[in-house]
Amino acid sequence: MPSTATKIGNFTFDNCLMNAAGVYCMTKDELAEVEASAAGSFVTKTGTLEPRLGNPEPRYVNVPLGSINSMGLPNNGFNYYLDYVIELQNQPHTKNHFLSVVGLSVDETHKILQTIQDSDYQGLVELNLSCPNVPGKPQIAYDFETTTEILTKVFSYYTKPLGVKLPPYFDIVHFDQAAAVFNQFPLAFVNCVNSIGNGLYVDDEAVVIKPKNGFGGIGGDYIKPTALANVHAFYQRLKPEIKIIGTGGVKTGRDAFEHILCGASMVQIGTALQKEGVQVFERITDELRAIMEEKGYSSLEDFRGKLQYID
Ligand code: RRO
Repeated sequence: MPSTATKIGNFTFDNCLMNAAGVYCMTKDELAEVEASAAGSFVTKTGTLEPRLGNPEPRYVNVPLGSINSMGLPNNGFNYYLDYVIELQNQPHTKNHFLSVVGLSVDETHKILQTIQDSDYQGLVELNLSCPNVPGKPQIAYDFETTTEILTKVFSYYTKPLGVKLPPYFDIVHFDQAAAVFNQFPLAFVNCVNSIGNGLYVDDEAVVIKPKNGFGGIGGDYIKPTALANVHAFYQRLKPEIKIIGTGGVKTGRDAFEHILCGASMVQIGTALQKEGVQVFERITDELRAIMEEKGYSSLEDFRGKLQYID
């Protein structure tokens, strides 16, 4: 049977599929369900310095081609998630995990990362540089100067494996500039992409979510071509030590196959997981394996990044 095992840095995973941050990862119960599923790992809801209630509801709506959300970073505080991944790390037969964090200010981000640096946690951290939904707070990674400043300071004290969650970029010059920034740092991975920020879904004559008069992050089918473009653009530009996590529009084995073909080492599922529940991991793994079998591929290395161009 073909293997969907993968690696990020020194961390191995039996399966390349996992949840995307924000979906099915707010509580320990949800995380435990992902842990017990066919997923190869989980990432926690992005944790801030203090717990947050987030934006008023309705704030997440499934629509025919995907989803729109303006959750506003509701979470139990990063310590809640840090305690849980440390607890799991100390158990036998546990999977490797990703702890997602960001501060509401640069100072808070450093406080959080200093705490993780000083903790017993030895696993992966995903720094979320791309939340589109906190009123008054821009998506950090659209500002290359601030991003460079943050990462320069982070890597002056942070020595554990760290990656960044990126917003989608839409211009070749921005791919070049962003990759030039990330190549300066010992990142373990970049995750492409967060939701496409600030879309607007209209039903009859009205918006469908309450915060920000209906503007929210778009996920699902709408974003797969943008996600694949970002995965492949960074695969072409980043130094090979920086692995790519592909996120966006994955609801079938074929979608996961395309992310890996474009260069992804791990593939995250958001909207489809929200719609289908943790069973989605087994279904998509089976579908991905069937495609690999038909093509004669026994491992992800047989086709990762090997997207074919037209001469
Ligand atoms: O909580 C959210 O509103 C949210 C976050 Br932090 C994020 O990174 N991406 C998203 O679509 N929603």
